[in-house]
Amino acid sequence: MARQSAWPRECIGKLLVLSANIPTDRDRPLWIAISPLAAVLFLAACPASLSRTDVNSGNPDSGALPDSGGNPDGGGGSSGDGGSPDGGLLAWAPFSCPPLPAATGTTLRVGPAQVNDLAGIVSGASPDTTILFDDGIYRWSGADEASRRLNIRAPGVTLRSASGNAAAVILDGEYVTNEIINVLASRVTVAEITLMHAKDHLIHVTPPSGSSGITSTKLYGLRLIDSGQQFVKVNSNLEDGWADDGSLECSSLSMTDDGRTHVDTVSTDCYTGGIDAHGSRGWVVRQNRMEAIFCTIGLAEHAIHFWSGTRDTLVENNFIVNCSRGIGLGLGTGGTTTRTYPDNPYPDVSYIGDYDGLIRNNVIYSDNPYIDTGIGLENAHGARVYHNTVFSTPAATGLYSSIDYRFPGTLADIRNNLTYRITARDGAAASYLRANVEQTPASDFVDPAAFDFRLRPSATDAIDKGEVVPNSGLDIVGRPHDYGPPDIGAHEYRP
Ligand SMILES: [Ca+2]
Repeated sequence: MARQSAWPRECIGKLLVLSANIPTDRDRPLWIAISPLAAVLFLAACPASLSRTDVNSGNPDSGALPDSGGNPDGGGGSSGDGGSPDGGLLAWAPFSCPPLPAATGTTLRVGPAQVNDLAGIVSGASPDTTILFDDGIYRWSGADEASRRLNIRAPGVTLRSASGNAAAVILDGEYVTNEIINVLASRVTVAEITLMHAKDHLIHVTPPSGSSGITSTKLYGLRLIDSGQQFVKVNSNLEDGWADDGSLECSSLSMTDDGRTHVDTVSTDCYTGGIDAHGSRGWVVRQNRMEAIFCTIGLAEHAIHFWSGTRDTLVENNFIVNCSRGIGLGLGTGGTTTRTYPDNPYPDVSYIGDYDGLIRNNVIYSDNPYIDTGIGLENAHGARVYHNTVFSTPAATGLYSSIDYRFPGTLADIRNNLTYRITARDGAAASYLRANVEQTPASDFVDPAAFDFRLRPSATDAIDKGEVVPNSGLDIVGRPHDYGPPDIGAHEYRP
């Protein structure tokens, strides 16, 4: 399938016009050669509707994984204040995410002038109500959390921008709001808006007290910038009610230098991270861009972290740039709130931090000394790590591990990954490692500095050297690993 075949002709035409004055490199496709400015032009020219596929489902064990495609910029996020998460977007330009379908049912429209009424409006919304936010910056005047936090209490409620432009609707917690949005019901959607500057979490997903659990949270096309603790938190109600079958897709999560000064350094040295989920089951994290979630003192939590008994998590096609730890399944050797399951699938294993996670076709890039791990597996049982490109430069610490697995509860199938180094420690159980490359040369890639991790034709250590694995997903340009034998890493080379 030709990469550009799904792009409407008018989009291509507008793009060519808009980029007419931008130098290009004839050795590369237009989408790689044009400048970051052109990324903005691209978004202006090519509406998100040019996406060709549904990205809203996915089950690591389904055996019939959907086509994925998507732009981690999050549905229209041109450069905005406070974060500029869009640099390097071009590495993913062939992907785009479809906009949400038009709202149906009851809709409410709100604007910045109503910001101090929002807590009541959202908390009192009837089931299946869509609240459409007008463009603007929303800043609250009260100092008490009750007047600021948006508690979504009814199932099926959606919060989204009216315009569909995430960068144009900004909810700014100003580091006064502890949690800007709290998801307390099933089938809640939060989409196509910007959330920034929470004291704790930008979004917290948790079943309310007395609930047996909530499901189907959809976080989509968001711009999430700077949060004092983890940007997105998912956890239980401590009454065995959990938050399952959610998704975070097509969003950007980025930390700025200013945001770094607001990180909680009391709970730990660096108590922040991207999405941090405890005990959830069936979540999908796909086509997001995470950037610069690190501290200069202390180690941030992962950009994507599922632990405390999480299960059946799918993490794919994400692009992670300079985050202390990239993707983690499990952490440590125990915990008081670890979820267990009635079917107890691995009865012989004493502690499991994550069950049966699948991490595939992600690109993780590290070039600063505050970065520790690309992919970390700790008591991750049944983990599969396929077709990831974990790239680091000499600027990353010498202790950097591209893929690290540890502790006796870990049993992992790690294949077809391009790395710098794979490490095992702390009695990690025998795992299945094949067809991985360590010390991958930068020359394998078209242009790492520009985040272009497509393979060069000279990358003979990777091309056709992989193994056929089940559920290998789609590569970073949205195609299956089926051009001859699979290539190692997140890109399948085609001449
Ligand atoms: Ca191949």
